[in-house]
Amino acid sequence: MIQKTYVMLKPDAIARRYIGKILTRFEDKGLKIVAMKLRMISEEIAKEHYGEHKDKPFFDGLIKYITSGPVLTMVIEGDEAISVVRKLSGATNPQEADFGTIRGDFGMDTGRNIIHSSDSPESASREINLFFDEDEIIDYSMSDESWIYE
Ligand code: IDP
Ligand code: MG
Repeated sequence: MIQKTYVMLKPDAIARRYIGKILTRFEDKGLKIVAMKLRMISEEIAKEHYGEHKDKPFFDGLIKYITSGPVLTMVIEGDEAISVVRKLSGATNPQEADFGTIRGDFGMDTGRNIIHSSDSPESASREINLFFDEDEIIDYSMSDESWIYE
C-alpha cells in the first residue's frame, strides 16, 4: 500500500552536513519526497511531537536537542514507506543500529541519533499534520516509476 511518512533530519544531521548523504539514500531506494522544509521547531511543537515521551527522564534533553538548530522536515511517499523508512533509519540507539542504516552509519549516541521517522500509520498522519499544511504536500509522478514498481 502506498503510504506517506514523516521524516525529520535532526539538528546534528544538519550541523554535520549530512543532508545530501541522507537524502541520497532515500532517492536511491526509490522513495519519493513529496514535501520538504528546513525550519526551526518551537518548544511547544517539539513537546507536542514527542508527547508520548513526556514522563521519560530524557524528555527535557530531547526537547533541547531538537530545538537547538534547524531541522529538515519531510514527507516521504512509497509502497510501505513507513516501515521501509524506519528500516533505513535503523535502531534508536546508533551503537546498536545495523551498519548500512542511517543511524548505524552516522551516529554514536541515542541522544544524537540523526533522524526521526514515523513508527505507524497513526503517528505518520499525526506528525504530517503537525508539520505540514495539506497544500504543501505535492502529488506528482516520476518518470522511472515503472522501473521501481512492477
Ligand atoms: P525512535 O526515534 O527510534 O522512534 P523513541 O523511543 O520513540 O525512538 O524515542 C524518541 C527519541 O527520543 C529518540 O529518537 C531519541 O532522539 C530520544 N531518546 C530516546 N531514548 C533516549 C535515551 O535513552 N536518551 C536520550 N535520548 C533518547
Ligand atoms: Mg518513536
